[in-house]
Amino acid sequence: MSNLSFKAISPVFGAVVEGFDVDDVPASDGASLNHALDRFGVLVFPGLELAESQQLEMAKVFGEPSKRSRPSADRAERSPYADFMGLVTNVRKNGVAIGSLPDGEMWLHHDGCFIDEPYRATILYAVEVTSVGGETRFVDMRAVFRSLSEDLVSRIKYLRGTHSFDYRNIAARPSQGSSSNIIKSATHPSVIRHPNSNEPALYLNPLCTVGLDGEGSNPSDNENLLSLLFDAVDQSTATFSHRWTKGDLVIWDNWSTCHARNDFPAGETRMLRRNIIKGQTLDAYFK
Ligand SMILES: O=C(O)CCC(=O)C(=O)O
Ligand SMILES: [Fe+2]
Repeated sequence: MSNLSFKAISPVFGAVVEGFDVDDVPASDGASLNHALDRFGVLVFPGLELAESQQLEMAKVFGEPSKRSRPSADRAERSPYADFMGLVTNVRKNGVAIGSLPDGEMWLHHDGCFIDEPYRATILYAVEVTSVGGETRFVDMRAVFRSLSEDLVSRIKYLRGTHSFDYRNIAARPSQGSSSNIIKSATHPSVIRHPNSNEPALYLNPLCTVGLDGEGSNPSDNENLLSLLFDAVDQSTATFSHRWTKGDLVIWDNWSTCHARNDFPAGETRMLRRNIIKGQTLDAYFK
């Protein structure tokens, strides 16, 4: 018998999961957890004491843990789980960051939008948190889509977004034409059909979306269109910020939500263990 219950975080999305037994993950009700992830977009499991192996086991409830996209030569983690599990941390050894995304504010984005099969979900587990700041902010992109005017929808419904990511620059869009192999790029429909729920969701974000293309689109209009859409995402009321407490595990759906990070004090340690769930090609909602 599953004792799971889901307590809504905001009127639109997000839920705290209660009754999850971390010491008996195989017995957990995977169907209801997956259904909850589809419905709520973000699930928070507070107060867990998790070994790396248990975090990986939890990830498997939601799909196939994916290898990280960052090349192994370009990362510092050395744990036996390092192919699948990374650190988001500002800790440095001899001046070199021991993990990824070390410092400060990060703009709204979808994890994996810059690869052909964007991750289904991302998991972060809080090992060490700052006394202030460093909240992860989520936006429900299904709600953002619903908030767009008919006119705006008609202008973007058949377009595709191009997304790039430069790991070294997390509070600005990547500059085009850089030859760095750290920049990856992919295109996806501007409005996707969620693979599980069939719901439409806007799939464009202020950090990674560098272009819009499609038949009948006018390149000189597209920057204006993008800036209108980024405003809709940035200013959406379908949002909440997760204030981290050590032991929190948060999993989010990268197809229906995007996320950002608030700035935090550079002099305090912040460390989260991160893994990702393999994704798939995203279909257009409008054909
Ligand atoms: O550090 C955070 O709160 C979020 C970082 C992030 O965007 C990620 O791990 O995908
Ligand atoms: Fe992210």
